[in-house]
Amino acid sequence: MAQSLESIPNNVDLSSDRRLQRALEQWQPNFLQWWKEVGPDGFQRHQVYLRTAISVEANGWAHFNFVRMPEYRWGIFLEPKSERKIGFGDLMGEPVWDEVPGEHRNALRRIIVTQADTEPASVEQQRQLGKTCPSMYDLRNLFQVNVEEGRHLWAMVYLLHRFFGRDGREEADELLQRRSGSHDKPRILNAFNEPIDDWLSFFMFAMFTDRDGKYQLAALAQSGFDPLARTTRFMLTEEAHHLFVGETGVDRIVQRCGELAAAGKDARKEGAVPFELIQKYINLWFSLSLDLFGGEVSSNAADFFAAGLKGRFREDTLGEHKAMGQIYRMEVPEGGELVEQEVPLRNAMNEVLRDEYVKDCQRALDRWNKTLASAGATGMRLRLPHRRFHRGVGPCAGLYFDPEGRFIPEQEWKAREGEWLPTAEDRAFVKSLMHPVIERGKMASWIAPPPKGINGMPIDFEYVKPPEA
Ligand code: BYC
Repeated sequence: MAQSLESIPNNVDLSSDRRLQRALEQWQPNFLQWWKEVGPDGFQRHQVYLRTAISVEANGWAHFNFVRMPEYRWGIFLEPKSERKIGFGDLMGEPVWDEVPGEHRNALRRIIVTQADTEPASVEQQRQLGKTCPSMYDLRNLFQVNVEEGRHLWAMVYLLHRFFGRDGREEADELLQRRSGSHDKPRILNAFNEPIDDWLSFFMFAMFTDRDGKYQLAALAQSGFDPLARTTRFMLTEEAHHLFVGETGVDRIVQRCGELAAAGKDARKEGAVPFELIQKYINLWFSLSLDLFGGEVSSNAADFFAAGLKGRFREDTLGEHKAMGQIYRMEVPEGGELVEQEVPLRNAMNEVLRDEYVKDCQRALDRWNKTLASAGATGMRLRLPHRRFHRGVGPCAGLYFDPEGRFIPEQEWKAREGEWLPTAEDRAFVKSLMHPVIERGKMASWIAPPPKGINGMPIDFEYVKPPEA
């Protein structure tokens, strides 16, 4: 059932802008068609216990009730307007813009389209997962993430329609035409074309790839283009749940693996994920997600910063905001060895953001290692690979490094790749574990139960109800 435009919760006074309303009215059926074609496969008539944002107030952004996914109320919400000034770059201290400045139109459109493209891409990547959910609790979390990625697409499409005229409308249409993994019309960023057909990959994606989203959104939340800053600020509140799903999902897999090891049992025989496979999937998804920050040295990033389009993580808490006359030292490969290079700080902004991301990932790894220790799995320790390992973007792309970041020859990479990254057999084994567990409160053999349910509900709550006969 299609929703009418009046039912789109929003705080942007949609009804007062006829042109915008018409544009969104045309886009909406195409969005629903896209959702039907490449959104979650199955479960569309089920009643799912979902959180819907109905306003930006403390009591409005997390409204829980049972909803059929196609009837989810995808809303448009911007944080309330405040007297912000541009907080960094060459225009620091000037008032933020309510409209797109002509000279930044192309750059802003490109940033918004790149951000927007990831949202439907992730829904497409995850579309088959419902059929092999490890529990009803996890099934509900998957669908929560999916509908909110849909809302984040709406958030970006609103900006395109409202501020970018005909170009914006065309870009909004193309967002529904590209497809994750497609040969002809792939999604823009590489990690969003990788298949996610098992739940270990899903939790890794929600942990590592969604976390890139957190840092990119945080950088855009500083933008001088105020509607972008205000909408990304609100998206960040929802993003926290996606990161929770990923980090705790991996943690529960780690816990099960650690408990079995402590009991002297073989994870494979017990239908759980062996330790070395968890490590390989970390190596894969961490390295793929590092690429999403762009090249280590980037004139695009310098231009975005100078122009006040994209700041640093928590720019407002930093001591200075111009990043002029400062250097960032990094080791880069040159002629077969690593040399230290001094890069003007503005050109290193992608790397500066990546630094924050790596710290955050390390925090999660420390937590998983604590889980292993508390389970009694002494001697098991998960590690983040070096940031040079398995890179497809930046100066390390096309070169070979081991997980410690040491240069290795191509033959060694070829001989040892299977020790570090999932092989076809590893993927087949993980897939063989994926059987649907849908009875209330039950968990698959490879994952520990969560410590508590959603929104104060018990773990065995009926989070997903079959369609009424
Ligand atoms: N794949 O100057 P460079 C999320 C291209 S995730 C393919 O180093 P720049 C979410 C680049 O386009 C967050 N191509 O990069 C997560 C450029 O091409 P041209 C998404 C890539 O521009 C889970 C060339 O390489 N948000 O929200 O400084 C579920 C040189 O680029 C890649 C954003 O990304 C790549 N990985 O930075 C749901 C924020 N990386 O110009 C949602 C918006 C680079 O030579 N995007 N290239 O043709 C940006 O701010 C920037 O575009 C990037 C790249 C940070 C992505």
